[in-house]
Amino acid sequence: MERVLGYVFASWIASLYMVTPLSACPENCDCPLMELRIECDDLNTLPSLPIFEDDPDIHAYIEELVIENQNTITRIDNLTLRAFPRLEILKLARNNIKEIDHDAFAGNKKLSKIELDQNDLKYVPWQPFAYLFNLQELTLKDNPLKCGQCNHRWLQELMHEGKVDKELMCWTEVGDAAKEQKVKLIDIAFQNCTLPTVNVTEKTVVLQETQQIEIDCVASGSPPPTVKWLFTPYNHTIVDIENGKKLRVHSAHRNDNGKVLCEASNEAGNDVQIVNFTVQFPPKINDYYVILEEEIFYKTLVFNISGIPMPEIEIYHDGEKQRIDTEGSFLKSGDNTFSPTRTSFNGSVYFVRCSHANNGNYTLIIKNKFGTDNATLYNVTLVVDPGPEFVPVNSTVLPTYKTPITVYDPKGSLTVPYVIVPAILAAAFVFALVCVIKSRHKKRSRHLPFENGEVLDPLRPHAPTLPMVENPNYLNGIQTHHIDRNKIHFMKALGEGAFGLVYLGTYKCVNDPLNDTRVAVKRLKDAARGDARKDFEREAELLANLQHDNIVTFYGVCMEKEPFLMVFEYMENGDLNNYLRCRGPDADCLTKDEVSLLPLTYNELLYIAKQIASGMVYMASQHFVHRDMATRNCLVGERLVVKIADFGMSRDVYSTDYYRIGGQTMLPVRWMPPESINYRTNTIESDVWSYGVVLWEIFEYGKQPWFGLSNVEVIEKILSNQQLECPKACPKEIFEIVKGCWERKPQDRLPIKEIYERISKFSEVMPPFLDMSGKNTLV
Ligand code: 0F4
Repeated sequence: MERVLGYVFASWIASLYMVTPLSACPENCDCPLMELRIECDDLNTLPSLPIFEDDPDIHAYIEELVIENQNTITRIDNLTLRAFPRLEILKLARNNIKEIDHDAFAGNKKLSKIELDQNDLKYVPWQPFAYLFNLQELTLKDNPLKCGQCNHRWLQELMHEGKVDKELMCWTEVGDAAKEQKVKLIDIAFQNCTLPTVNVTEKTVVLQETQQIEIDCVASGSPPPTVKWLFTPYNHTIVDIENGKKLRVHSAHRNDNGKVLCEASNEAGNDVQIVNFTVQFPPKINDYYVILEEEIFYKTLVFNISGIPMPEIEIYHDGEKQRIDTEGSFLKSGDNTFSPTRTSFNGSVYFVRCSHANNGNYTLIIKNKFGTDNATLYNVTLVVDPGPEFVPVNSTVLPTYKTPITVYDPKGSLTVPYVIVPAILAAAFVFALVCVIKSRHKKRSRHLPFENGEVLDPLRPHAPTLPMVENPNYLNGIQTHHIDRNKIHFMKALGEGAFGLVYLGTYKCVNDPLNDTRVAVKRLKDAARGDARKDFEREAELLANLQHDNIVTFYGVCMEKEPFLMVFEYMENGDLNNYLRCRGPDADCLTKDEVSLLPLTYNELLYIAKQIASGMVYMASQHFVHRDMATRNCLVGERLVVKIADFGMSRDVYSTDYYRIGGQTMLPVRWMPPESINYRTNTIESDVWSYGVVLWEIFEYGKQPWFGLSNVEVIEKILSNQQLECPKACPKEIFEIVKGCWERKPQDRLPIKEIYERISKFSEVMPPFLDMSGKNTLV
């Protein structure tokens, strides 16, 4: 009986932990999406190729596709795999494939491993594989492969390169099928069959516009190969010469920059030679403008320029040359390395510090050895009058800045490095002091519950350290935990994708599956992209250092291979904004059991506010400026525990909370104080302003501040000292605090510690009977 009860109890617990698999996964397939894989291998269950009907974008991320045991798969044509451009591994064993089209993998240039074992292939053409430059392994075991006259010669070549198994067998063709023999393909001596080789007379061509050039492409091989020029220049002719072809460029053009290919092919295979074409030309300004929407705070000049070699850029303000560096104005260009394939690029100039004196005419001059170009923007208004009481940020007094160094910057804009000698010395002293105190102070470690009931720290023992990063904010010797990815089982995207690539998973407890811990796993999208890996490491380092009951709990990273992962605590109620919206007096959200949710009580709202203030007191004590405090960046766990996080700005559901300027910059203007809007400064005091807006959000049950107004209208309101009204549900004592957060001068705002103390005191005296819902206990 005890055992039966135990079993029932265990199943009940297990059912609590069970999460439905990702709904979009095609029927009869498995989709471990965290590994970017789709697997369909149940015998003859696939009527067609797997398609994510609910979310077709998923195809674009898949790196491994396994389709096996399907007798309906008979051919790979150019449509079959087009939806999977990132495919690296393709396993198509034990199907019924008889044919592979020449352009079957035209859209899958990243393929590195292809398995075609146990199909019905008699001939495998070389063409589909010819331009797969990453291909490392091709398996064709147990196909009725014919040895062929010459057409499988290319496979021998791949055998020599170690990409195809030398044991691969083929059937000799002797006319009489009964007498066919199975032999090793590597042993076949093909007659009159040699692979083509091709040579070009010039591999690197540098010329100027309108110049002419001739390049010969000469090939050999047996049977004699066909020679073809591919991706030819704009204005050319091709002339046949003996064994090859001449490419004659009559008048080079800037659009010809890039690669030109000569290909020789015959039955045995192909060979290519690449010619790099660089066509030089004088600089040209294609576009130069101020972002129109930004009448209120013009700060970004945007341009698109072209020219080879890459032009030098100069900016003149009313005829005076400007220094473009991180101190005064700050030039941020996109990708400004000129490859022959890129002849133009977008750049922008951000004015980090400016006053009315900076308004005026802005001339952009670009130069290279072939000439110059210039363009002027007249009467550019960078700054509107901020009002007489405002302390200009370019003054040397910055009492509000605790750490005058460039701080962690996930948003890509600059936290101003006010480089003044006394401030640096003071900061260096504070920083050194913090480091000393930190190294003496033993960190509280974060624990995952572990097998055999022990609370072990599984992540520390052999944890290799992450490489140290240069940013001094992280030079404190804290190690980032490393987690065994094999112990994480992926379940589904969290918040229906509202957090981007963040998934729900379980962390395995080997001896006690019921104790598997739920975790949230963030996946790095593309570690090879730009600074993605570095940013990932910095964030992990930072998160490992920020440890507090009201800051998102970070367990560690998996970085021994891609995809890189960050593992966080699971917080069952998701983000605070969504939580509040579903629990306002007019909300119509239902629980999983279709029961209406009760509105949050005053005490609950206060408890939320208090926890966020507590997390902010801690962040301020660490001199950490958050820069995007808002309810969308907080998580809610069991028993209304609230933790601050920072999910970045790319979440679609909250895209309207940000004002996009200048292409990449996104500003949460509704949460920003005037000085941050005007000067892009971020300080503990600007976080306090944002906290005032967070209090407003809490007592408005998640409404968007200034809802109904455009971003430009909101900026106008903020810069002209207008404030949000007191929410109906907000006690006047709390709104007094809100107003204390919204003092125009940063130095007049309430310190976060005082805010926390005042809310704590108020929570103690708040009589429970004031609760509108009559429910005073925490859920
Ligand atoms: F200080 C700080 F904590 F605010 C801070 C500072 C600087 C960087 C960061 N970074 C950060 O928070 N990164 C980040 C990125 C992506 C995910 C997470 N964590 C996260 C996200 C969503 C969930 C989660 N646990 C859950 O349970 C989540 C969602 C959910 C939906 C429905 C139920 N649960 C952890 C952190 C922070």
